[in-house]
Amino acid sequence: MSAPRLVLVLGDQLSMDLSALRAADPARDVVVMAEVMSEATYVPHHPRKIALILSAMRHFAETLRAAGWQVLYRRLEEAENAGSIPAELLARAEDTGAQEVIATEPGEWRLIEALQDLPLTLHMQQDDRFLASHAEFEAWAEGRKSLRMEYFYRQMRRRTGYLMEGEAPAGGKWNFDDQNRKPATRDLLRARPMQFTPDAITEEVLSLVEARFGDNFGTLRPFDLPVTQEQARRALTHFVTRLLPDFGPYQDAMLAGEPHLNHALLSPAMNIGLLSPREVCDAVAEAHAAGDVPLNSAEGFIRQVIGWREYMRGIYFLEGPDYPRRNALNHHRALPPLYWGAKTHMACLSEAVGQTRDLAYAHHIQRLMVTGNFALLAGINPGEVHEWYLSVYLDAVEWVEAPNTIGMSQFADGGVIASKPYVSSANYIAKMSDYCEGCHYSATTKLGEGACPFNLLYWAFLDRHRDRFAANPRMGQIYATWDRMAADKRARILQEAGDFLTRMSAGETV
Ligand code: FAD
Ligand code: DLZ
Ligand code: SF4
Repeated sequence: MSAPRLVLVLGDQLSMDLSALRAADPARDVVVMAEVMSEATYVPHHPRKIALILSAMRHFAETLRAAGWQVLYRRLEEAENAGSIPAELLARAEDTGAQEVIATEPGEWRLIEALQDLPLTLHMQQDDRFLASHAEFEAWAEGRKSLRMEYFYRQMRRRTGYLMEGEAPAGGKWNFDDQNRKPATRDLLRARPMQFTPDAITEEVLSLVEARFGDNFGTLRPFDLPVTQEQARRALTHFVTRLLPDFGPYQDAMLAGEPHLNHALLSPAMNIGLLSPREVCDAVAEAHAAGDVPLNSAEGFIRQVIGWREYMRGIYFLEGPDYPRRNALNHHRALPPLYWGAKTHMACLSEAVGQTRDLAYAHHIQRLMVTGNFALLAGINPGEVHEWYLSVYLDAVEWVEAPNTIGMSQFADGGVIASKPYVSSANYIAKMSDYCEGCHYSATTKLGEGACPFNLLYWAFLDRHRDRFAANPRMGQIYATWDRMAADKRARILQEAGDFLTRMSAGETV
């Protein structure tokens, strides 16, 4: 009988059709799963995120055993725990006599490199839980001057056939965002994402996380997330029937005390492998075909998954391991404590960060136009911003978090992803949310007493980066507006913006 091979299954690879499992033989090989401190501490993850992953791992190990696999599972609290994924593999190799490891490519460069450094024969499989392979993305990117998502998305629509009528997009347009920019109103009847009661396995994990990571930023309980494939599928059905029909119109809206609105909260389950992007899109396309979901909502949602999600992964692997360290705008200010829950008078930031602390969730526009926009305007070091997003959200894995943060949100990749920086004054937040109504600052005040910091910092940002952005055709109008302002007004805006940043960095509550 030949020695077993070790089949590595990581905490975000919890799919029965994982390529590493397909490449292995349950009669010969053993699965290795390990809860390790190195993965739990390489950034200070939100306790809910750690609990989600450990509970889902423990449930998945049971499913594998029921399917006939031998699983060598290392729990975090075990005395023999070797502390890291490579060290656990080496220890298991020693125990079993294995010389070979079968793995599915991890979603972070640091772990890919660590596996490649192992003194064992590594059979690295592609992660084919995505719709586009590395080869397909590279072929699409080859020779293009700019890698805009929109063109990749059209290729993906044609290739998958989602919402297509022959060669043409359903409804005659690729994109219905002109119908999708509505501010939301309070609706007591609006459904919420499905909640799940923790079982004994999850309760045990919650106690462990409380004991070991209780001091990390974030609230652990009540914990109500899906932790198995079966639960995640119920959450998907609930989303499609109850929330998706109005997903499109309210996609960009923000309301105080309404963290989810019509968003899916499905990214955590998708990113750890409990749901596949294809089954999610199939469910959405079928509901549309049945007449239950309007086209603008179905298209808006499918674009996020087959477009943005796949595109972000493509960029992460195309750009290489140094991508998270890029800092094209040369921003070096330290991330202020308000991101870790310190008091702020800015209602929008207080709401987005408070909700992040309580739920480890914020929807896309909160991440992009509140916390991301503020960090960019304030000139925060993008590496620190990246670590924050990687730590605090349930769905954060570097392949998707880094392109969103470094590229889309902070323009730190110099424009690989975004054609212009996502910056805005208070105007956008006032239009798309009700945050400004209860704020200490005034969204309509541009200067002086009560002026919203976003208004001051917006102009200061544009002025600071004039050399880079003034020639951008999409920004010429904005610079023309700035130049038309009286010189003394411009000087006062810059002065007040500078004062604000100085006070913030000195630790004052701003
Ligand atoms: P919905 O709004 O309901 O969208 C549906 C699905 O579309 C999501 O579940 C997700 O799978 C996909 N999706 C939507 N937008 C994006 C996008 N820009 N990139 C990739 N997939 C997308 N998403 C992550 O999954 N992990 C991250 O770590 C992450 N970090 C982000 C950091 C910043 C600075 C920004 C601006 C965005 C980030 N996003 C990230 C993208 C997006 O905010 C989340 O995917 C979304 O909020 C997840 O919540 P939801 O399931 O309710 O999404
Ligand atoms: C995020 C995470 C955490 C907190 N803990 C573990 C763990 O104990 N064991 C494990 O296999 N994976 C964990 N993960 C997910 C990994 O960090 C993830 O697989 C890598 O970042 C690669 O995507
Ligand atoms: Fe945010 Fe400014 Fe509106 Fe206050 S006034 S909520 S700081 S945008």
